[in-house]
Amino acid sequence: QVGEAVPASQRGSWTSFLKSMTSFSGDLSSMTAPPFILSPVSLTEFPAYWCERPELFAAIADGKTEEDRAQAVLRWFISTLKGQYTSRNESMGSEKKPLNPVLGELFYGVWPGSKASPGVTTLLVEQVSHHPPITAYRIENKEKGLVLTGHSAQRTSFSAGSIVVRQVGHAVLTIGGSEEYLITLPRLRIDGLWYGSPYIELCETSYIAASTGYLSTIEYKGKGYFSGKSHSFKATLAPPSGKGQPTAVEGLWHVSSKTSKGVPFHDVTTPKEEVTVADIQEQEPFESRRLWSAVAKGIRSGDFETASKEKTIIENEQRQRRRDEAAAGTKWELKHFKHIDSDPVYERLGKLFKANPPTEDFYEFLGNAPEIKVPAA
Ligand code: HCR
Repeated sequence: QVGEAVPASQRGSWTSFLKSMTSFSGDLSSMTAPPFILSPVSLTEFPAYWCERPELFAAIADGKTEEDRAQAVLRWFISTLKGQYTSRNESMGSEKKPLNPVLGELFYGVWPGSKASPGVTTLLVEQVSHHPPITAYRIENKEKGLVLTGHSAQRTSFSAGSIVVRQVGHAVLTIGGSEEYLITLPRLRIDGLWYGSPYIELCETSYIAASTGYLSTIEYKGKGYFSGKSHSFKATLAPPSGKGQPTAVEGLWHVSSKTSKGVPFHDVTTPKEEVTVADIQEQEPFESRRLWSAVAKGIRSGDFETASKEKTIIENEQRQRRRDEAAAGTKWELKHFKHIDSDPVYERLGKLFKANPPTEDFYEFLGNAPEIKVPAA
């Protein structure tokens, strides 16, 4: 018997969805799921989670020493996890299946800056592959000399009643054009499926390796491990040899943490700042919220018939584009990024923690950011 969270009329299709997943591995985004689990938000919006605390992002540049900056990067990173991995539970009641972006889908946004978070921070996202889904992004605070570039893909499998998601891709943060931080991403386990209330637990380890030699190792555990509580983590920030002692941090990534000396480290119990996006009428046809507006409206209002009809229109249009390209012998051109087979930053800094795989591809920004209107304060 599946959980109460699944509407009675969708219990059969939810059970079949779960059953087909037990023998599944690869690109989950292409699987058809029952309406109650659909999110009206496209995956191209997710990179915004990196900067919903723009003040912590901006503060990275203010660190006076290499250690201060490495610590500020770790604090900002840990503070993004609540948004990245629990915000759908807060806004929609459970984790949901995001809209599967089309090739070339775009998402632009801005955090206008304030006294607490100096400098305008811009967000540029492009869906650089449809099958498998790969999302490339760039976040910049020019005034502070900060740039975060990365791409995100997922490999999914099913194990012991949970979906296990290995994140493929990485991010690189650059301070002042020269100090670099390679950021790898944790593995996810999606639990609560049988009850129809999926939620994410983070597992295993992720790293932040700096060109200054500082290395953060972040270990994630759920209930029954370090503290017996969900969303627990332990992090160690280790200096390069001969440059002092490691700093240890422990806590709950969706709440707060302290160093081993009892000094508060991060706290995400205060409100976050969502990204500002242009009105739909002002967006280009391939901008996410405009492209999916009819589908999203259908999902939000419970009119799944319209949502499905509108989704089919988008998918058919995409299929036709691919057929036309094949017939003309052309290929879809990315707008903002160029695919590069191996990332020298990943290869160099990955050696600090013996990155596995030892090499990864990346998407190089073409330097053609659109002018993003900053809303008046
Ligand atoms: C796995 C996931 C798509 C990918 C989402 C990622 C990994 C994307 C990058 C972000 O930085 C962080 C992030 C958070 C999401 O929680 C994660 C999604 C959770 C579910 C979704 C599956 C493709 C859909 C699973 C369908 C279930 C809920 C039935």
